Amino acid sequence: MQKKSLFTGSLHLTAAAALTLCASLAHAQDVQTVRIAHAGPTSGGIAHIGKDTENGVRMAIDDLNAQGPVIGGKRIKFELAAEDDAGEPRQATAVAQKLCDSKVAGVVGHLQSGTTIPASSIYNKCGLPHITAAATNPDVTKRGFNTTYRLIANDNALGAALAYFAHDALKIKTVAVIDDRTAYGQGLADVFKATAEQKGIQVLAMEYTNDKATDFTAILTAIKAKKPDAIFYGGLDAQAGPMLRQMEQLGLANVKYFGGDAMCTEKLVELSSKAGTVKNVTCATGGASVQKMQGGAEWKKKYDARFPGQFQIYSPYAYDATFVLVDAMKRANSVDPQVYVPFIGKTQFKGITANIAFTPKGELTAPAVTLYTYKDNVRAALN
Ligand code: ABU
Repeated sequence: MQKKSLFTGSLHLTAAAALTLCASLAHAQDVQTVRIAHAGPTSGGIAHIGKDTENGVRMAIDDLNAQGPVIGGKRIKFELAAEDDAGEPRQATAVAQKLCDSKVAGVVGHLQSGTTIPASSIYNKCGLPHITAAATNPDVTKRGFNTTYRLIANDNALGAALAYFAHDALKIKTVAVIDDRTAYGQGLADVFKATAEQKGIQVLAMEYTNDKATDFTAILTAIKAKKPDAIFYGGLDAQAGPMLRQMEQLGLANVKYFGGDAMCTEKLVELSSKAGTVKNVTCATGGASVQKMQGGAEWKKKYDARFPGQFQIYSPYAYDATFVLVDAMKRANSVDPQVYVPFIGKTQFKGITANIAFTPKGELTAPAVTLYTYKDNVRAALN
């Protein structure tokens, strides 16, 4: 009895409030939540690179939501689905299957070539588009999946640019090549070696390690005996940092050091324990430096304010990748991957990183390459 009276009373007392409630419920139903995933290593030895990339997606989602997007007649609220693949191919395929099953609208990822290549087959099977902002092995796009896109230059461009610079600018005559046996490290080292040999650089040694190693003493001691002008390393900063420190300890302080984008991080200095050999580094990344991007300085200021001390390499590309997915959804007027996937290939998007358009295979039509060195322990662009 008491309950009934309370219920009836509540209805009488809140008629106006009920109308407001109905209106806001109707509004809530009009807002569709759409999830975009970031997939990459946010744990393990290169979590700092994975986090930087995830931050780029996070920032893009906030900026997109602030624009009040309407797609298919509905107000859209984008949400991040953050997935950690731990840099492991098996975990990456599990993450890809989970994202297919949970019906996210698109994926930014993965970060490594060794995770992106197997994950891309799963995305293709379920029709879910993904854009990598970091994986550079040419095989990522080789199969021509209409669900796979890359927003930076690939290892063919990076390896060749490094070999040309070594020969033409630094007058390197001899080199030792080390790689970590990953899809990325091995592929990049092969391109560098082939181009260097074409240019007349003599490759004195080929050595191998792995992407978990921390002790390179045996490899470096063997290389030291051959007295190369330079060492090329195909691998990530988590190994390049300690390797640079051990080069200094072993008396290889004047040997030049070359490598690709995954060692070209802000954190390399810290990972080398501020070894003097860091100044010998030339590394290549597959895009323009932030300073040269249209609106890049302003973008970086905003990023640094939100994620202090976390910038590494790929966050602007992850930011643009998120916008490219949403731009395709807008042109298709649908957030359904089955409907909007064909629109990604026709992208003409003015991003932070570049004016973005894709080849039929999903590569950028005009990728840039930037070479860096480290001056006074700060990464500095050479072009
Ligand atoms: N491109 C550097 C990130 C590592 C990779 O491609 O495997």
